[in-house]
Amino acid sequence: MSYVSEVYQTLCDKYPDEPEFLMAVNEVLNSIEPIIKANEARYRSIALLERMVEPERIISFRVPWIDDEGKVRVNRGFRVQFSSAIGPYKGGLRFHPSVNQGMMKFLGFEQIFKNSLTGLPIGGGKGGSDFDPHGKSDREVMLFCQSFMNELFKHIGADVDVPAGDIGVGAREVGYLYGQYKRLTGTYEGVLTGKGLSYGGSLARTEATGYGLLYITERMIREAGRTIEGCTVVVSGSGNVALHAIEKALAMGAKVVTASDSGGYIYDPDGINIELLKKIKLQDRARISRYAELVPSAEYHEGEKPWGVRCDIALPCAIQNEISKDDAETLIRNGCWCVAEGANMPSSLDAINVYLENSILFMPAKAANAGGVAVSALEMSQDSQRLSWTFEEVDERLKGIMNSIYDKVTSAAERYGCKGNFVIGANIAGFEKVAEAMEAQGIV
Ligand code: NDP
Ligand code: 2IT
Repeated sequence: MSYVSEVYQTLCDKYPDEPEFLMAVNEVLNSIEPIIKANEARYRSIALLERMVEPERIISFRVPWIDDEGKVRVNRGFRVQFSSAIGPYKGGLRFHPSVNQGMMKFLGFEQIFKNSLTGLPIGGGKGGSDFDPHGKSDREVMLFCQSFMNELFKHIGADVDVPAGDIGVGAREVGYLYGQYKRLTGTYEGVLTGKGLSYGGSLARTEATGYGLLYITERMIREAGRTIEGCTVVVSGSGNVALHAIEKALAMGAKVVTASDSGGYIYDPDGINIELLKKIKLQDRARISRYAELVPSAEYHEGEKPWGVRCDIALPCAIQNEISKDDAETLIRNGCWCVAEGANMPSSLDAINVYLENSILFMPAKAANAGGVAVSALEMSQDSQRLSWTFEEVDERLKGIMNSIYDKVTSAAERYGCKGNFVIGANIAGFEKVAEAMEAQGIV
């Protein structure tokens, strides 16, 4: 059995109830097989892969809080400190009912290679809770965040582990988490990113994931001799990533015709009105169906995903496994020739194979959505320097980082004889730096 297969098999035996984690590892290990084969004896001798797939530490804790009716509620909290090979643990916090240990491990594992691709000194981590912020009052969210931080603060720090947002954790939650950290430790430090501008946040962090997604997508399309202007774009989600992806796609002259939430999707053939959608989602915290109630040209499709809508470009920006093999085939049948992932692991492995077999321009999540964590790292730099850069300066750096990710991904793919396969390119380019750092640091 090859080294890669051995490691993967052992992991399947050990963690059969962590399907998302196994899927993420499977994709990375398959991609890096050529580089592993070329260095097999050396990597085996230091158990490089066995160490890479086992988190350095998993913190799992009880989060008790009291709801508005005075009832005591209990959730589970996690922080997976996966890899500190190239920097302090860095990655978001997800508050969503589906959160469990396997989910956290999948996201933490992906984060290692994504963060490596940014070229910045950040290791991989992820955390969160099965708490669902939907329908909770601000007071309940605050009490939950404070209780969550009462445990988490022991394990994080500006040079140790720096959480940020993810699904269900936005500006409001980061604010409450930061306030409680400061109260508990008495320190004013850059321990979280995605902070508000009045207390150490970075300009352009809010926009960074969605904007970065479009910067790399535009580059990929341009290099293929096409242009994004005039393209029809299908987007899923209507959270932080989706809203800013839509905004930048529109600014680039594309027409975005869908957005979604967990209830269904809206289709607006005239093009999404982003200002209205932002108001519905960010100010009113309403369901996406509201858009179709307000806009005569729009339709609401309850309980459906947008992948059956005719498009040139698909940008999945909601959640993992939201594009199945069938969905991928449907997209292609309806004219889609480019997919770039704003969400983490939105396409199943079968769906990715469909893209590759059909020569779709495909940029995987690790590369495509790295703009968010990259600007988080820039926020850390600004906090350390006690300075803030202008929006334009951060945005220019973001563009530079997304371009350099594109260059790394395409050149790694070419070096290993897989020109145009950005899955292999992203995984190899991300892996190389982490592997080198791990080798240099000995068996730790
Ligand atoms: P938000 O919480 O802001 O938005 C999440 C969106 O996804 C909401 O519209 C939500 O709808 C929708 N959604 C959640 N669950 C489902 C589901 N089961 N089916 C369909 N839609 C669903 O999160 P973000 O925008 O921050 O994150 C979106 C994705 O991007 C995630 O995969 C995240 O890991 C990834 N990501 C985020 C980064 C960031 O900087 N924020 C950086 C890199 C990646 P509803 O409100 O109904 O639940
Ligand atoms: O998946 C991700 O990269 C994020 N949720 C952002 C993490 C971060 O630390 O900014």
